[in-house]
Amino acid sequence: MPAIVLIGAQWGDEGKGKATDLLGSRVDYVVKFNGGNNAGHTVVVGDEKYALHLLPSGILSPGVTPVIANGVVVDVEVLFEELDALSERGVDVSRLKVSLNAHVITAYHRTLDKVTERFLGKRQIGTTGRGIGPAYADKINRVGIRVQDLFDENILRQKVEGALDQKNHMLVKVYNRRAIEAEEIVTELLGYAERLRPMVADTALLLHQALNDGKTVLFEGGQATMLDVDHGTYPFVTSSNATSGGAVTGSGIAPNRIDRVIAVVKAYTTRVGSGPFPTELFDESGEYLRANGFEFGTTTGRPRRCGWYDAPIARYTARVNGVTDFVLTKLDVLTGLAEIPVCVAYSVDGVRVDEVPVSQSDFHHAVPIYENFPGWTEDITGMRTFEELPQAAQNYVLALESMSGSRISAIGVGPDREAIVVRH
Ligand code: 2SA
Ligand code: GDP
Ligand code: MG
Repeated sequence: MPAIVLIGAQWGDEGKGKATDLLGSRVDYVVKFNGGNNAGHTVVVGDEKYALHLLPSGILSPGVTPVIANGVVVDVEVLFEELDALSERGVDVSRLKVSLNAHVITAYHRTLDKVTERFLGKRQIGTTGRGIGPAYADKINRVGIRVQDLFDENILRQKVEGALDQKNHMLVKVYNRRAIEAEEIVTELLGYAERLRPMVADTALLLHQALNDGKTVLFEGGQATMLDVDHGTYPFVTSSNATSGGAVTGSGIAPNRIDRVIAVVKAYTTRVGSGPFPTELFDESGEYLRANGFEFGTTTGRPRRCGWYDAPIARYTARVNGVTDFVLTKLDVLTGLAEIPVCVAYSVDGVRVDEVPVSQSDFHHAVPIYENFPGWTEDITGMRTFEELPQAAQNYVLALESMSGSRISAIGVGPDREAIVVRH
């Protein structure tokens, strides 16, 4: 299985970091293809806990070459900080490759992210404030700064001046802020060039050659399907393609090279930021999931909204991404519940709907239709085979599998690296 794509099935934080880390020892390259330092992956290795934002989680596996591909937006200062922090803890980061075509997040993107959110007021997206949306907007608007521009002072200056033209007008006239000096930005970005030089590459060519040489490449998605700019709950989404198609455009690898698509799905659902969430809980069950699952943002520390498993979303994810395998995580968090409701379909204005509605108004109104499953009380964190799991837990997993559109190949039973039950 030379090219594997791993993505989030819901609204993020499904435990992709841990799933990638597990596969990491069997792969040669781990590629981040979308998003930037808005991601937050927590990986627990022995007594050590790593929180990664920009770097792919695969960086923790010795021998793996991590790649930041063209589809990523890179805050270079954050990149250096993360590399330094990992080096200090003894992680070898020397193999990292960064695409010359990746876009750069600058100070003005961070500023714009914050001021536009404030301006939106009640309609705000609840972004991570890292400048992700404005950096992608510049890319699409063809006024972005790419990593390769940092190596050509004249071009960099022209591009920064061009990018700031309209923005300064907006900042001063609309947002009542001071204008940003192009020269300050140019100086900052040029200051990164020398350290960045040994890391940069034509990563599309590098990955093409790696696949031709029979190497295994893992494409690690940031955020998740329901946060995808095309297929998620627009406008309450991130600004990149977090679905498996993003692995293709975001890395320069052709679609017919992908062999396997693994979606990581939580045994319940969480979301951070605004937007529709049919199974969201506002009672003590939600509190139970948040406390037991430690549902707080890795990047911003925000409490995550919690709700029951949503099978139509899993089916949607299976369809949109071509999922070959699900990794079901955090089954242990449900231990102790007498009954576990699962959303099997929605009622929209009194009509039963089995698929995620394409109309945003319908999705906002969708009321879950639940089926209840018996819970279990046994501690499952030490269990390593499917047969060891309590019968009720097995039944829950089998029920999700039959509703979700693809097989469940592995089950997370605790935060530790080895707390996993592999079935296929
Ligand atoms: P942005 O900053 O423009 O990408 O925000 C747009 C929406 O995307 C959501 N988003 C996320 N949702 C879940 N997890 C994310 N990463 C961090 C984590 C989040 C954190 O892993 O914990 O620490 O708060 C992530 N990144 C973006 C975001 O909430 C907006 O709804
Ligand atoms: P990502 O954004 O998808 O990489 O996920 P995050 O790292 O933001 O959030 C997932 C959290 O769940 C992390 O703190 C993981 O350590 C933790 N985790 C992953 N798998 C399991 C599991 O099976 N059980 C429990 N209890 N925690 C898990
Ligand atoms: Mg996360």
